Amino acid sequence: MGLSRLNRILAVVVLAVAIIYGWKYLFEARRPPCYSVDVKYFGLNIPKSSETEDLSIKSFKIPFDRSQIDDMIDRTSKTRFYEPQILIDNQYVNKSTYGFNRQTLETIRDYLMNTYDWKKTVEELNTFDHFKTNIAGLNIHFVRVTQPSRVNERKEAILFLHGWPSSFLEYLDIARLLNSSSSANYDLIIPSLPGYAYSDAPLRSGMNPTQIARIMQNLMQRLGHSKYIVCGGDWGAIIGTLIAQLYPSHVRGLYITMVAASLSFKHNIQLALGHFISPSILLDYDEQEFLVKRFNAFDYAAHLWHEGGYFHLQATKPDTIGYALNDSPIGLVAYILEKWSRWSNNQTEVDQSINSGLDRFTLDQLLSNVMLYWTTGTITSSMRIYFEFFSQMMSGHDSKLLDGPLATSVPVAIINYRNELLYTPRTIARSKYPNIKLWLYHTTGGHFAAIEKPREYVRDIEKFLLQL
Ligand SMILES: *[C@@H]1O[C@H](CO)[C@@H](O)[C@H](O)[C@H]1NC(C)=O
Ligand SMILES: *[C@@H]1O[C@H](CO)[C@@H](O)[C@H](O)[C@H]1NC(C)=O
Ligand SMILES: CC(=O)N[C@H]1CO[C@H](CO)[C@@H](O)[C@@H]1O
Repeated sequence: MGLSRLNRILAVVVLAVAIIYGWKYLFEARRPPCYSVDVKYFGLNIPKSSETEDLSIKSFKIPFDRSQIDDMIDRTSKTRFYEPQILIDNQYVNKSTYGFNRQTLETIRDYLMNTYDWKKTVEELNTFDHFKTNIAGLNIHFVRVTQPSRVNERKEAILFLHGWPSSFLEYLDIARLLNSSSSANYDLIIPSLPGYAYSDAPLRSGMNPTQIARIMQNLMQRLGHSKYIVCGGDWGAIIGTLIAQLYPSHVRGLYITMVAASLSFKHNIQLALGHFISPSILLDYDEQEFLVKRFNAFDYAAHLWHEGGYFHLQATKPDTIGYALNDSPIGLVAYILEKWSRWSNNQTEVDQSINSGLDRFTLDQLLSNVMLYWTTGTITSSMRIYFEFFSQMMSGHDSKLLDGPLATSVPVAIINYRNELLYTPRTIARSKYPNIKLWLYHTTGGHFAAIEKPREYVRDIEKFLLQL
């Protein structure tokens, strides 16, 4: 074959590729992405099509049950701690090298048995207005914080979505602050995810983030909000993103504190080049300053390996660990608070000083969140979201949705706290979130920033609202 013939063939191939990509660029990329979700039912008795749906919204009070607390204290007093503790260089180093630190746990156990007051917490939580409404066969619990309506007034509705191992409690401080700000005109909706706290656990499989997104959109419509803002971290950020993808015309803005965009082939190349050649390939200048440690893709991978064991466990065998956690209050405290610790400190050392991140919170805040899991017996159902998400990803059924971008019409705020578990460079985040209106870095704060930094959190939300 002569060279010129080869050249001609090459030219044809290049031209064909250029045409295909040009076509894709001109037409497909410009077309707003259109996603869909299957309608699924998660209750016991699948309703007949003739039955009318129960759309009622019932008010709800958090119950207090003395016998449940007696039982919890009894179990706690019988905690069987492991032996022996490990000596390092002939000393008990009291770090969290092997997992949640024993001395810390003993202190917290003491507090839980002798000082902590769940009854008082329930009374405080009941100063908020709680409701339940049935969607997809499940009673969904939510807190609503708002002001009395004036005539012809449009309220800014904000949906706050928590993640694991957290609860609606995470957003109560924020809600109070927003509600009391002088210009307050909000309708703040703070649900419990299905299978968390007072929302029913699904009785059927398949309650993945996409299905939760559908349920939350349904809830907001039922409350009379055809346009709203979605705000969330952790699973809340993932579910919020899905809401914005599935229902872009209903979402006035998406506000998230964690980005979990899947990496494309191109992004992996960028990461590798960024690692081996120069950070500037991947990161804007301000990001380089912000995230020197995260920029190193390999250190970051090691970090996720050290911190990510729970993910694999919960994505594959949530029920097995669930037996233990639902049976032992102190086991549950250790399992949940390890995450609150690790995801709130700066994570620079693998071998941390004693559960350092916990000092960002009060013991009451930490234990009240655990008690919402303990008293409702929902740790197992809460962990199944990992299983369902993993199955969803593996099935490939929703890959277009999970890998695809938001419509450019949805304005997005991405707030990066210093100690967040995951970090995605802006260059990569932009391909998922094409319309980033607000991108901030904070030199402090972690995964549970709404509790840790409520004032900053509220200030950023207000900043975002001004841009809409
Ligand atoms: C929100 O503000 C209104 C009006 O000031 C007040 O009645 C209501 O109790 C507040 N809600 C909360 C949870 O603070
Ligand atoms: C992380 O925490 C350690 C111990 O508190 C501190 O010495 C170090 O400066 C912190 N690093 C960053 C990057 O914040
Ligand atoms: C420095 C410190 O707190 N050391 C403690 C570590 O744990 C052992 C075993 O419980 C204690 O004896 C030490 O006092």
